[in-house]
Amino acid sequence: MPCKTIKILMLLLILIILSICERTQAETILLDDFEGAITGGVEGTVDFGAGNGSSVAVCASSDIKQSGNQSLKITYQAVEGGYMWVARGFQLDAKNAVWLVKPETIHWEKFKGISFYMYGMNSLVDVAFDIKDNGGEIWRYKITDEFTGWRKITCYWDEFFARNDWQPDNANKNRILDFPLKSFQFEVLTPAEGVLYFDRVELVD
Ligand SMILES: [Ca+2]
Ligand SMILES: [Ca+2]
Repeated sequence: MPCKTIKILMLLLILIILSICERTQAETILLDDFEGAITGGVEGTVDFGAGNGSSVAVCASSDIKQSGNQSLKITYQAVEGGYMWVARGFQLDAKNAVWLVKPETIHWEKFKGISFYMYGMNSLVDVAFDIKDNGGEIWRYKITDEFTGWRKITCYWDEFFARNDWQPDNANKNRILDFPLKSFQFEVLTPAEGVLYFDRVELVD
């Protein structure tokens, strides 16, 4: 075989290998890194609140962070029968709580789940990570704060369950996870008080 042909064949082989590598490479989309101002209210960057005796406050933490300049620090007081939410995304009351990426520009079928970093305090409280689907239906993933320091929590779509304790009045409760998702929120479920930190929310394949 002429030397030139061998070179062309080698080049083709390299191109094929590179293209396979590209296709199999783990792809992620950074949805939220909790950077910039952390504020509440209608013009705020975080949609949060509490009721029935629970309370929650949020701020940026620049000392305990996993990614970028800061994380989201949640200070909570959860009581029996109370509720709270700390949400980011679209179609929320807080107009500036938006993700880094618009939901309709994401190819959701490429992703198998969503991940975030949680800074555990080993408080043993249960924490809900909820996602709101395109029909307004809320799906839940539960984690227990049984570790210390940062941990990446990966939640695959089939590990979420439609909340049966509460759904928004206008939600289409069809028990189908309808994409695009519109927002996510954190809620401490166990009566307790303390702090938690969250950072870097990504879609994972
Ligand atoms: Ca960050
Ligand atoms: Ca649905």
